[in-house]
Amino acid sequence: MKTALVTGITGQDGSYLAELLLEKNYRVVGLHRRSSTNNFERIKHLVGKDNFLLEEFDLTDPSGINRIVDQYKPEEFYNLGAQSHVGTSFKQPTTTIEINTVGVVNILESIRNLSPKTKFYQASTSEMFGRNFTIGEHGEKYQNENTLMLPQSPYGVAKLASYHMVEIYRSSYNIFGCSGILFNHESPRRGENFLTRKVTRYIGKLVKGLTNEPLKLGNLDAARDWGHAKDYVRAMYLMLQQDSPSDFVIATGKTRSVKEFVETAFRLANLDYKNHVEIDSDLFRPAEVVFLKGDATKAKNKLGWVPEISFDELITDMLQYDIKNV
Ligand code: NDP
Ligand code: GDR
Repeated sequence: MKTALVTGITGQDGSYLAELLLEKNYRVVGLHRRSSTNNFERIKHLVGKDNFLLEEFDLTDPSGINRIVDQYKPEEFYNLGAQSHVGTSFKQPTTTIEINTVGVVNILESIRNLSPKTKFYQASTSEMFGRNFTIGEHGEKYQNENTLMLPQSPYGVAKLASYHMVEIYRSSYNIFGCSGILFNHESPRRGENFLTRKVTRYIGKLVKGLTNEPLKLGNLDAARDWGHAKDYVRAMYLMLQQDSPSDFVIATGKTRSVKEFVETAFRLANLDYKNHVEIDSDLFRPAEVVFLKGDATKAKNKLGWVPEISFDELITDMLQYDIKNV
């Protein structure tokens, strides 16, 4: 039986990846940081299951990571833990660098010194492209593995530094390290302060008659490439099953504005967003990633990965959950 360590186990992706790995008969060791109140909401159905273990640690604490890597010497290590909110990274830049960059180096050092055969997955991001995109032969705009990265936020900079560190450990020490350059992916388990979930939770409350307040949002003009987290964790797993390590863009290849997301979510609930949404200038970021559209051709060709859940199916899944559970 293979063992996989998964950081960020209490988060959106950690919970879906753990489900996938358990289905594939792995022993999954979920790494979580201590908190004063239980935050196992997303993994409560897994806690106590055979082959699902939990260990306390913190990405900023190298000795704890060393202890766990040395104890388990896992076949695979998925680093999904992060300060993952772009807006927050402007308010907490130092913490963001400590968790999202130094934390990754802590793991890489641990693998190099204590378990060099462990295959490593790093949760990289389309935020690393920042404002940049490639212009194709027919004038189409997109980002792929060859697009120059010019991040626009402390989060993007921290993730880009760790992306380069993975490459350095791969080329210098022969570590099997892969960066998944994942574009936005959402689900009913998405954190409540990200755009999509904020919208679907609000609609849930509206439908249940639980709010008279408007929904306050920031920039509606940015464009994102949105997929479903269940599709995206499958790509993470596939990357570590390859014979040699490489980086992959994971995206749907379709882009929509924030306004289109909002409009569609309200429409699918038979509502008009114009009656409920208010723009709040405090929610604008000091700098914004304006346009994201991923080209995942490499993942399709090498991993056989294509997304299976459509944009409307994603929003419907989130709405159904939030209308039922609000
Ligand atoms: P979440 O915000 O849902 O989860 C983040 C996880 O990181 C949580 O489990 C959190 O723990 C943990 N964490 C935060 N700080 C620390 C720390 N100091 N030590 C240990 N654990 C910590 O993120 P997602 O699941 O959405 O994303 C997973 C990863 O993928 C992240 O690295 C994110 O940056 C990246 N990513 C996400 C994309 C997306 O669209 N979802 C796209 C591209 C990349 P706690 O519960 O205690 O806060
Ligand atoms: P993003 O996701 O920054 O792309 O990062 P988020 O959902 O936070 O923002 C998407 C877009 O919506 C705009 N926006 C708002 N965003 C939030 N959170 N709250 C609002 O009220 C609001 N109003 C408008 C934003 O300005 C932005 O343009 C996500 C995270 O999961 C990262 O960890 C990941 O790396 C990237 O996706 C890919």
